[in-house]
Amino acid sequence: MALSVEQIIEFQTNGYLIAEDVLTEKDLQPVIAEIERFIDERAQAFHEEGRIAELYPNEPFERRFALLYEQCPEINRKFDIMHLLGPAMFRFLTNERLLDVVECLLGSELSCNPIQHLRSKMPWKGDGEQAVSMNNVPWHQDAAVTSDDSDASEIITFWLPLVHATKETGCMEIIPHAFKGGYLKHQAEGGTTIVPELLPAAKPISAECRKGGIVIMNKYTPHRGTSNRSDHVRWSLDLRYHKTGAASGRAFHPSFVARSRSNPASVLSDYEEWRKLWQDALARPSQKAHRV
Ligand SMILES: O=C(O)CCC(=O)C(=O)O
Repeated sequence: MALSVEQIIEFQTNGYLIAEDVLTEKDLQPVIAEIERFIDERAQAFHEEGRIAELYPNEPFERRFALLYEQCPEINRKFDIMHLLGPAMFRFLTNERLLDVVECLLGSELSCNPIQHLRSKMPWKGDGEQAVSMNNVPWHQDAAVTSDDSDASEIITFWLPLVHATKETGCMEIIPHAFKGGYLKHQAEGGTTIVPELLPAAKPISAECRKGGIVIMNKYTPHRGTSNRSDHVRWSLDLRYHKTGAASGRAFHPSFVARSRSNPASVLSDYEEWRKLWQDALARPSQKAHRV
């Protein structure tokens, strides 16, 4: 079994689990190589447009995007799964080792939820905390970024670092047990965040996680990002899965069957179809995605 009974109980008790050593270099490398290719393509385009002077082609994955971003922060715009739409990323969404873990918590009829992100948290040398952004999120529950028609759906978050996530690089902080209180009111001010007076008083834990591990969270688990004080990019993926047939919480974006023991033929294995589903969805007028 991908998770032990003790790990499953830990997840059910605390509302989160840090499962180390789930994914291998072989699982992650195609995704990283693809991101590197997208970085290079963007760097070349920005260079030709005169928006960056240096390409830094020999810098490693952990560093290059930060050096490009310093020259032009725009390079990071829409650098996310649904905009890049790479084949290696699509294949990774049905990675066997990952889905074996998902299956331990959600059963054998699994859909990939469209709320999924690639995050590049840039180094921060300033005073105080790094500003709230898509890459440094304030205290929230993931339920707040779903529509309320999905209240009955179990949607579980699988957060995977593509470099080691430590206190220095800006791992998440998580408030244990608090998921048992259900949905907390959020406000839009300060970036979709729990109304400050409602934030549970329990001491947060730092969810440090090595590359290859997964931080798994209940949709009511309060969590936030912390500043990246290192000199490299804290790359991560946050993916979500739900039981096939349950509301995804983002009906206007595409879910797809990722694993089905009862009907294996229903699994989406056609990369072009996935790409088209996203392209069509993003071509439609955008709709409100957060509850506040
Ligand atoms: O990557 C982060 O720092 C935060 C991600 C997050 O809040 C999420 O996946 O819901």
